[in-house]
Amino acid sequence: MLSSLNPAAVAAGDDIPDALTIDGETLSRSDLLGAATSVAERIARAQRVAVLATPTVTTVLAVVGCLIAGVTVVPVPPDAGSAELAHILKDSGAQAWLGEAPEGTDLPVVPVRKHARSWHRYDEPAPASTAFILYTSGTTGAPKGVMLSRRAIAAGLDALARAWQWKATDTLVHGLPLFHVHGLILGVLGPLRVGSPLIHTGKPTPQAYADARGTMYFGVPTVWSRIVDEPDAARQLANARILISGSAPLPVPVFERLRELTGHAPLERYGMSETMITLSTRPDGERRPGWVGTPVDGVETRLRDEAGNPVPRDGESVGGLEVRGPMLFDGYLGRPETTAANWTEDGWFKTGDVAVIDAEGFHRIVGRESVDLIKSGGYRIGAGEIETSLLGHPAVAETAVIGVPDTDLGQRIVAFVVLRNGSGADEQSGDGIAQTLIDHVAAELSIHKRPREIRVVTALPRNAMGKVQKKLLVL
Ligand code: MCA
Ligand code: AMP
Repeated sequence: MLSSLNPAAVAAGDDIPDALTIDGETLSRSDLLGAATSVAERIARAQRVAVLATPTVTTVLAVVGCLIAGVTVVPVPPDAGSAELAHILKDSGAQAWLGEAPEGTDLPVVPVRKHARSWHRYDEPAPASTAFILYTSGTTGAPKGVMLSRRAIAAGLDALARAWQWKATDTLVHGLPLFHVHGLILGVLGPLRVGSPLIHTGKPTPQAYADARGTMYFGVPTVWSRIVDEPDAARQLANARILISGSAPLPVPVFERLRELTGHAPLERYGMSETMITLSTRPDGERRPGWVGTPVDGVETRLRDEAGNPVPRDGESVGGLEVRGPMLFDGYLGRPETTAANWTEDGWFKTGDVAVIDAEGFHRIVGRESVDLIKSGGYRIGAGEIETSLLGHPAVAETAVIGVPDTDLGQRIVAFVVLRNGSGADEQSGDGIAQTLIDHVAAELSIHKRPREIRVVTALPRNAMGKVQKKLLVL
């Protein structure tokens, strides 16, 4: 599956470039293969392990070791708080931590030894086996485990390599987190499958991107927006081949400014944890601001209205976007009903995104069907998850969480809160209680899920049925 790490390719390739640089450490292909195979030997009898996905060589060795041995990886956000961590471990049934582990864990910890080497050869595991369980937010409840097979990942990466003309002569640069499809699967496994070196910058800062001198760059819109705010850094990307944006809508002014400063119209692509990348513009095709292009190889799309009727491809009519293709997931772990609810009877996956398609097959993502899925900094965050966490705080009687437009993050998480009488919270300053609640969510869930703003109100707007009217809060 990681073609460039095939032992024969590594043995033959004395002059091939390094595999990757991450956190300032560089690994040759032979170092990576030898160290990851030694990880594989240590965990070969496990079924499913958790990996604390810090952007480090240890994480890459853990993941590649599991792929060699055919062990399922559960990547865990390194800033996962107590409730999120407990949920992921219980729900996934991970048997051990591989590599780093959070303090106080009850699970066994299998270390990753960067300097150990093994040249044992493993057979390629079954294509239908689950390579990853990735946790992602839904509109309600705790995050769900998206099961991605080796076959889906291989199909998704090959379709992207063709769409982007991605070759071994490219160098990919990004600084994205390693617990999602974007940073981990496209951003680490992509280069290892194609054979192109990777430079992971740690944090995706404008200067780090400018200094890395790659041919392909990945970023979420927040990263690109911060880059265009630093024109000197942006101009240094002029020598790249392609700049690729995804995970959230790229604002048109950022698209235009990036083109002005770098000479490159960014390539936009669309996807989900459940589907990998299904739509993209092309290096040799039209790149239209605000549009995410056409299906990659093997993908079909369609639009349906609420009654399930076809919506015309006229560039204006809006419908629910449905997709199918070989890179789709195998369902949510342990949730057959939720899985079934997201598929149509005739086998299409309902993305939950609302889109238009024009006569040439170009797609524009208009928004989401639910106000309860927030995209902030490219992270997908369920309002329900944050509401549950806030309601667990003794000062909170009622709450409603929404995403409001934000020039840096796309959407900013805002929590409306009614304080509980007699909790003592009303005696604290507004700023004091706001910070307390923000820190509470950051510690329980994860730092990127913290509300950026708390608005204390005396009541939430409700309809006659008592349901909170979130649309009225956006005003
Ligand atoms: C502030 N901090 C706090 C608190 N307040 N820490 C704890 N508690 C608090 N109350 C500090 C942290 O210590 C940290 O500091 C800093 O705030 C983090 O700030 P934050 O604003 O959260 O981060 P940022 O730097 O603004 O992050 C922007 C970002 C990030 C880098 C763009 O959002 C990001 O990496 N996004 C990528 C998301 C992504 O990859 N999504 C892919 C999923 P310090 O920095 O000093 O440590 S989508 C996907 O996979 C599909 C398939 C697709 O389409 O791609
Ligand atoms: P996640 O599962 O975290 O990958 O989030 C997937 C969601 O991100 C999609 O359902 C879309 O709402 C959003 N998304 C991803 N890429 C784009 C894009 N290029 N434009 C608009 N929205 C996007």
